[in-house]
Amino acid sequence: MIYQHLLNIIVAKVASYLILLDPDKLSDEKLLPFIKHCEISGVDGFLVGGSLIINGDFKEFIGKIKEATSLPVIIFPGEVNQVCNQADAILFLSVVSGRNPEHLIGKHVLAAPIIKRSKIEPISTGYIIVESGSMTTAEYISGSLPVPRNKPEIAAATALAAQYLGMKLIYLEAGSGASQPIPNEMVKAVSRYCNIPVIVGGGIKTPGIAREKVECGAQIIVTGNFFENYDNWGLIGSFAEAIHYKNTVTV
Ligand code: 1GP
Repeated sequence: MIYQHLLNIIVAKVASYLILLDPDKLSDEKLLPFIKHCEISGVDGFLVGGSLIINGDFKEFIGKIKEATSLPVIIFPGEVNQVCNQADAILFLSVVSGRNPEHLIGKHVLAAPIIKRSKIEPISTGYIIVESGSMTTAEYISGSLPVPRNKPEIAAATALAAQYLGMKLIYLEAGSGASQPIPNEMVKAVSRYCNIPVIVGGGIKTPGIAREKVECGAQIIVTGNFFENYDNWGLIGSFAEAIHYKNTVTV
């Protein structure tokens, strides 16, 4: 089970490192070398998806990734049509920071039977969108207000409510390409207040920032945008090292 696998990595290394692959941004020529690079650099798995996919063929993209790697491939869905039976798991995201019923439960009713048929593992995740400088695609598409970045207590209460509703992960999202990542105070408040793993993503552009988020209690770090630039590929290993705080045990 992928959820248990992630928990095992967290026990072994303090935090897990996932890279987000976006079908719109990774050409066929770059996809396989990038995946190999991630594997040798110590990445723990891939998220695939996004709030808005314009050109890529999502299912074909997942198929290519699965052929290329034995690392977990987890759908990070922006829409019901991103459910695909070739992936290993899907983050069953509810935008708990918003009050838009479609993104709290509506899409889920449509997706649940498809997920059941596809037999992939749903991982119930409370998705908390946080203000990060300017409006992000996630904010716009979900039609919801983000949590103000100077209100860690709102994020913490929201995360705890998600935990009490039975969710297994919290995703603190600044938005892909965000100009500012999730504030440290907020990561601390959320991870102290609830006891399910906290994913932090959006706008993380240096290994130092990734490490700070882990020191504040994040247990899964996601980066996407930064490695869309080929010149940055050499830094994947430094990110993995910064995130794998206690890299002593092989999972
Ligand atoms: C977006 O959290 C992810 O959903 C990753 O964000 O692309 O800014 O790294 P970046």
